[in-house]
Amino acid sequence: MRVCVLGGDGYLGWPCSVYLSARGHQVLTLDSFIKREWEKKVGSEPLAVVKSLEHRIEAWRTLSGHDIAFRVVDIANEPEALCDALATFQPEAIVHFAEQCSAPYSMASRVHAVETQRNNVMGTLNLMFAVRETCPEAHLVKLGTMGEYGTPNIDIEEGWLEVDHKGRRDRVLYPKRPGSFYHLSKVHDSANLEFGCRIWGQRVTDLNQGVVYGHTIEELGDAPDLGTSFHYDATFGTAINRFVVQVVADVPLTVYGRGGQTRGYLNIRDTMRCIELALLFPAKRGEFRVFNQITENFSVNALAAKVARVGNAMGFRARIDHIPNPRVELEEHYYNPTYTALRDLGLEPHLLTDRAIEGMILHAVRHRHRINVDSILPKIGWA
Ligand code: USQ
Repeated sequence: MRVCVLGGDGYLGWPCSVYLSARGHQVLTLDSFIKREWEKKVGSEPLAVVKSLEHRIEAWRTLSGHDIAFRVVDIANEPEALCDALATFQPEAIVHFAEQCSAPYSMASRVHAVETQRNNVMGTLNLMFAVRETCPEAHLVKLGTMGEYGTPNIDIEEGWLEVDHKGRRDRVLYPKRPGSFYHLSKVHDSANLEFGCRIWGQRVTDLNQGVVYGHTIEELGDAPDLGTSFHYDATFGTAINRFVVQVVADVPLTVYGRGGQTRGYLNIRDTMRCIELALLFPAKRGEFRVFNQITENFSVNALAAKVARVGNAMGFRARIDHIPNPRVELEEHYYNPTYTALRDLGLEPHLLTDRAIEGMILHAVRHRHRINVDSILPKIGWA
């Protein structure tokens, strides 16, 4: 398959490009490198040095013999360049990771909120028009987020809700109650994409992904020339990844508030397989399909306890701190999402085992000299 990966320099976009090329797909990846600028702005540095995309593509070619084509394109600001890339490559599918991905970043100020929504919503809108113009049959696999739903007091369905209202029945997009301007940007994307399917017959899979953890996939191993970014700071780091680094840095694990916040999680290796399954079983023309891309749920308390227990068994002195919650979110709530669609297509999850946590802790140990303890406590608040 000819697959265009947008955001190929990122935490998930790079391994995805490699994973697909390893399976014989022809991959073109686009990136603007703006994420590296955003990281610099907030003083966030990945745990291990991330080589340039050119360097990694070359290293991957040498190791595997597989080629990944690459162009620098800013999809939010360069719609012509995007059209040109798609018109030339004629992808059968596009995997879209090219968005500002941090909730705290989007909440830092008006400028950050506008920048996030502008980048994400305009980028996706430009992409919809580019697909319409240059490759209307292409299947768009868009990375959404479980955070679009928020934490409603009813079960979360996969994108759609059957509603009985005053004796009539309809199927509506599941009501959204996201928790940050970042999560909101993905809600807006979903609404635009569903509209594109309805009016232009586009084919879209919206993958509402949970919090991803893990530092590598089989193809990348621990090769320093190939590694993807792994953040642990309070802006770009996410819960499990942060906790394993905190264990190694010998600082308390930062549970925000009461710690009952429950989210869906998945291993980075399962992200790859989910994308592959979405590509192999594409949405039909005019179909806006939503999959909830998670494999298990944990409260922050449960996660911190699990990571601390594994860390202690490895000889660390892990301890947990409940710090004031910088976010406005429910700290105790109902959470029951459905996530059967990807399992039905063949996903066999890698769950959060002690071994998986151990592997991440060892990764942090290898790079402990780079841990900047000052970047761990949150500085951006929601209120
Ligand atoms: N949390 C802590 N301590 C920490 C960090 C986070 O208690 O040190 C809590 C947060 O308050 C929140 C939960 O853990 O309740 C998850 O936070 P997170 O920072 O791990 O994840 P989040 O901000 O929700 O965003 C991340 C990714 C985003 C993706 C999303 C999936 O950055 O790109 O869309 O996970 S989801 O959470 O399902 O919306």
